[in-house]
Amino acid sequence: GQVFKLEDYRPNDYLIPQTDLTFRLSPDATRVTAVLTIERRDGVSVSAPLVLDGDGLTLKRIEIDGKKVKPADLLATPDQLTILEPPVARRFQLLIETEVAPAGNEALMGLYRSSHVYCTQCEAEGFRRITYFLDRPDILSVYTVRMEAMRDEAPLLLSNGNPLEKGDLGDGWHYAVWHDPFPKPSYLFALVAGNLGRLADSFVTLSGRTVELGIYVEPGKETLAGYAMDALKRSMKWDEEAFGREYDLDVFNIVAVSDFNMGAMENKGLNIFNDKYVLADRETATDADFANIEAIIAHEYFHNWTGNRITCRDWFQLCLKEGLTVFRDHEFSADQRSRAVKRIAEVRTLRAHQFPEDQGPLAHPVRPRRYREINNFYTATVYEKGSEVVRMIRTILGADVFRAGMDLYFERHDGDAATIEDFIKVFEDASGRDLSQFALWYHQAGTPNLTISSTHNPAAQEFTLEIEQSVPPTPSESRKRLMHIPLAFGLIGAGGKPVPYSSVEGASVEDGVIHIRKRRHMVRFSGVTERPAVSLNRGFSAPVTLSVEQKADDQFFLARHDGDAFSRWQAFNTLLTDALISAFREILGGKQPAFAPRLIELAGSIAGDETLEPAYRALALALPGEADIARDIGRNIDPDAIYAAREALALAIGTANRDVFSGLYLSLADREAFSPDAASAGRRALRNTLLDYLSLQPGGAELAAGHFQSATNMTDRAAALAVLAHRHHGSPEAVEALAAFETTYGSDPLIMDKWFQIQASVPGPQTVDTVKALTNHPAFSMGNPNRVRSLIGTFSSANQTGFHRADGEGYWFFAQTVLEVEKRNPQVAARLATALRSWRSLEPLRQAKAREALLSIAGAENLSADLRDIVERTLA
Ligand code: DPP
Ligand code: ZN
Repeated sequence: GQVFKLEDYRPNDYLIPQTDLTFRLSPDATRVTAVLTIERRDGVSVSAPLVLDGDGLTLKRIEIDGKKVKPADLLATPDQLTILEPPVARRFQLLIETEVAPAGNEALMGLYRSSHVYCTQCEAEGFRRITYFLDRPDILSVYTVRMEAMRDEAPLLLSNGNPLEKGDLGDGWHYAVWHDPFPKPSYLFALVAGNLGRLADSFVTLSGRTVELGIYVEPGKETLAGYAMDALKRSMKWDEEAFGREYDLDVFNIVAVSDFNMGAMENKGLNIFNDKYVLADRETATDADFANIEAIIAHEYFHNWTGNRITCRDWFQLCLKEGLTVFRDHEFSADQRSRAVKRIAEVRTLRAHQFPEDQGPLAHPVRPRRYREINNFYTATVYEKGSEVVRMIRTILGADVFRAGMDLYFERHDGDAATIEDFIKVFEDASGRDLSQFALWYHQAGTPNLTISSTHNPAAQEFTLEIEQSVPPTPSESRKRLMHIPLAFGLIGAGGKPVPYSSVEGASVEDGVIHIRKRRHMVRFSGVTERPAVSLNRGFSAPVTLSVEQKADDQFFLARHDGDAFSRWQAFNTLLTDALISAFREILGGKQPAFAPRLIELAGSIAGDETLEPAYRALALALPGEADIARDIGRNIDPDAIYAAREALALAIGTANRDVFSGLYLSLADREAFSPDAASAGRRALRNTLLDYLSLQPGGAELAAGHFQSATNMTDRAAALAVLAHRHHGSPEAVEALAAFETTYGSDPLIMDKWFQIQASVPGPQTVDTVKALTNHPAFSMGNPNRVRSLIGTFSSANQTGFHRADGEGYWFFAQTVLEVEKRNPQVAARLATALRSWRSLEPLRQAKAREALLSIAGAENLSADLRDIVERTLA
């Protein structure tokens, strides 16, 4: 396939200032008439052909300035339309008629149908599946959209911008026209037509304008959109307060659909959402679902400025909108909830998803330099690491200068298709600093490592940190340049108090941050009388790994006393990880693992520490996941030994702290009416974490069964079901609870996703057979991305012992399933296939079997560009 390169960018010869679209909607033959105002750019030769993108299109009619174009004057293929000799006039009108079949569109890109609702998904390159166009983000056009449909089938007709007119066409047909005054790229176009229920509300902006808000869902489910609506209004207010950004149209609509490749899409004025991120109440959604809805509603809304008003010049700049918008939604959630808890959760996610990507064959810079299939770059690196890079800019400049830089960005680039260089420049201009070394965070792949050791010289009253940076090689980047790494730190003495120092030399240190720029720094603090414990990378100030020579005593001290909540959590998590890795080695050596009593005691004292928020305690007590442990071990992975080590530690912690955990468990029972707020969710999280430990104790199955039966919300019900299915697999309690859940919720696909997920993640070699059987369950469908991700995605990415079954059966089933999904939906299949990206870190036998499975995918006929790209890079 073709390779697209950043350095090849050049503006197109033509612009499309105006786009008028008419859709005559029908499931199998929708007529699309596009009337494009085309403008030749200054200085472009009149003989330059106009080359439009298409993807599987059928051309029905083509006219220029009202006259039919002769076949000899054009080249039309399903994937491209070339006007060989465009008119001499600088501006002309091109009419193109195409016909598309939304009902048969299973790739869910372009115009398709989901539960009889017409909808669109155009990012990144779906618009070219609707009509021929310059389908690239630097072509900004003002859209007017007319939709015609059977009133019965589609009483509701929505598009971007503001509604202009609507009316009757006779014969059961009607129409509506929408106009979006803001020029936008084609990937932000959207249309929705169908029969949907509406939850209505309104918002008054900072300057006093009233915006009509609508959330459209399956009729009858309107009340389930209440939380999303509340989150939307809070997002609108927050963006005014935190970034001075006001909404700009008269209406803002959100539509929930049940077949969607992504989480949601920020189309101008008409966001389209995966219904999983809209619909929620206590009975159907977990606290994690509520938090995701809040975050994603905010994310898509925030795109209105970071993405839509200022868009990307080309797809290499994807992080310009995504990394920045993730940073904005993280800050929003931190302000709405607990900042410390949010930060820990973010870092856990980054390490679970981005670190393995950055450390494996699919590693790429936050701003990639080349791609074969852009759909494969909606990654944790672009999104999550991209957000961390923006966070580091704020750390380096300080909150006020950062805000001044953002203000300048909006002022200077409103209406532009911008680049990362533009973004960095506003911060250089706002601060007067040179950020060229810092910019390597965008250009260079790989997770930097810092090796750090410390010495204290009491006689000289000097404390010294020796810091060395390295960036491991990544595909096609063997040599790395030195980075600018802002490392937040604290020197901590008796009682957890900061240890003062009189001066520092060896690196620039500002506001508790060491600015590492060279390979080695010897940072010397003078006037330090007692030996401090060092708290490093406070608040996770940089997305790096640390190799620290640190005494266990210091780690224990920090886990009790670090004044930075993140680092305190980190210290305990590091102790747990170290213990798990030792246990893993003991198990491989045929020994029973043993754990330090003071670690086990610390777990008990954290659980009962009333000065800590329950949500924080729950995160501390959640042991590092099996995949986290595998990542930290790095090579020769035997998932069964990791599982055994983790179970042994859970049992040891639960056994020694049984009384404390039981007492706490009872005291946390819900007494007040359900509320999805963060504090209530935190109490449920702690109680459910304790249940998990207690379920390994005598009577654990009964306890979990009681928890399941008495649950008054989905958080507790799903947590208890998972404990039963995972800890007591095959027990009468587990079998009964799974059956009861299925009976109650069998007809609600979103809730059944939880049932699939829980079963797909049951540890052990038998699960591959369970998953195979569940693919035939009436609630399952290979055509629906949410179902596929719940069952197949969970099995392959969240079940270490099941998926990596020693005989390779998990991989074989997986390879076949990926190919089956691919026939309908290449994007979902390619995303699934990334589950094998860390195959080289497995022990040799599993490694060989994983490779065979990857080769079997690579060897399949007619592989899509999406899947071929992932599999070939994974094997390279
Ligand atoms: N809709 C996806 C997101 O918001 C892609 N832009 O991240
Ligand atoms: Zn986004």
